Amino acid sequence: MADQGRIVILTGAGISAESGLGTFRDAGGVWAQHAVEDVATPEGFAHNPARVHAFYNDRRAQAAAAVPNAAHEALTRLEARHPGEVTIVTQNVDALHERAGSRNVIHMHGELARALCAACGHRWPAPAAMAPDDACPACGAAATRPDVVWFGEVPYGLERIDAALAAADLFVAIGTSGQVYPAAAYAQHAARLGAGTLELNLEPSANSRGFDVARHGPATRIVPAWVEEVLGS
Ligand code: BJW
Repeated sequence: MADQGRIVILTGAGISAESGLGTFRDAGGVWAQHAVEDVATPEGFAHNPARVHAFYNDRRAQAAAAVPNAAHEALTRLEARHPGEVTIVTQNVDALHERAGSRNVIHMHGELARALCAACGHRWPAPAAMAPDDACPACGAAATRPDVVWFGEVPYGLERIDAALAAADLFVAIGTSGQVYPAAAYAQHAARLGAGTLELNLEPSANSRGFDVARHGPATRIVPAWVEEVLGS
């Protein structure tokens, strides 16, 4: 494995699975219960905002009730003790990395805990339950939505992510199926820029063979084991 100085970690739904939050594409996952075009596209929201708010209100309540697991906690130890910079790029909209104590976290697909006004762009902490007729606290428009990134929208933090990937010595993907872009291209991109690549996932992802090293198993087992290796080396 390459020098492990600057580490960029991409996380997906699999890291929160053992905290009780469902993944998207596993059997029985979120997309087995809801049509993706109904709840995770701007068109679905325009067609039926009440349905989309109900979906995210439920997910917000589930995320608030969940607690960080041993994998989130291991990444917090890594950030605190590793001499090089550790950047977490998460596709997850839960706050389990922050609640475990991680500080350098980029939420590329937004956050359940935030609300966004589609009329003026104002952002604020989301209430437990959002509804289509909620007024924006800045401009008063009834155009509020969850501050999450749906298909066809541009993910957040792309410049910071590009800079972190360009400087990375090691890129690690944890608990993500590798099916959603641009995140799915980050391992290949980081490798082209000179980083070593490591996959930590329950099973081989769509991109597994593109990583230098892949380890498979539950995140609560394989992530703490890898962190202890890095901190011990
Ligand atoms: C465990 C485990 C355990 C389980 N331990 N592991 C054709 C080709 C290429 C691209 C496109 C295309 N057509 C359209 C696109 C673009 C599109 C896209 O990628 N579509 C694909 C479906 C093909 N992407 C977009 O539209 C994005 N925007 C974009 O591209 O803008 C253009 C642009 C980009 C860059 C610059 C300028 C312009 C936006 C994507 C938004 C995704 N949004 C969602 C919803 C967010 C809000 C919410 O949470 O509701 O994000 S969809 C959903 O998928 C969510 C996730 O973050 C994302 C990724 O899912 P993830 O995390 O990988 O979960 P799963 O379930 O797929 O996988 C879980 C994994 O964990 C599995 O591998 C399990 O094995 C594993 N696991 N238990 C360890 N215990």
